[in-house]
Amino acid sequence: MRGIAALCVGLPLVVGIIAVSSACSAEVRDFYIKTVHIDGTTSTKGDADHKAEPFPTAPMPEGGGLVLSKPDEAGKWRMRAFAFEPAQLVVKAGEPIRLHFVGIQGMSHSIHVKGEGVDERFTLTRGNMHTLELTPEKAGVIEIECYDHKPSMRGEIVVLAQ
Ligand SMILES: [Cu+2]
Repeated sequence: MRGIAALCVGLPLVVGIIAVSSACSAEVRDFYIKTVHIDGTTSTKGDADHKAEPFPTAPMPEGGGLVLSKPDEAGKWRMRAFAFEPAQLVVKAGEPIRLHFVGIQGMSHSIHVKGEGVDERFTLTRGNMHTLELTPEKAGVIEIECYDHKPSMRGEIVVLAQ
């Protein structure tokens, strides 16, 4: 991105206004991708506001992303799904972007960002931020996956043709 910024500064002197407006329209877009989990809680016994709900018998897929917690002594049980928020971004090829992964929920996430021009793995812990800068050059899909919370914690960057 620093290269692009330097190019934009230098171009007016070299190639004139028309070329500059094209090259310099590629401002970096910032995105904040948060680690979250969505919880649903209920009880096998119910209460004044909720009917009793039996604990499900069908298992969730393995991988750590979809977690059913068994009823406690009071009958309370929980369903949890880990996810990225947002889970989908749409950008144009040639557009520089900056992805800020922010650890909000979940202690730690083993994240892999892979696609055209990017293949980066990192661990993100709660309260920290990890930033990637990239400029996808071709139309396609860049995948974002957390290996600790499969299959639900995944996202994608859809890169449209210019
Ligand atoms: Cu995760």
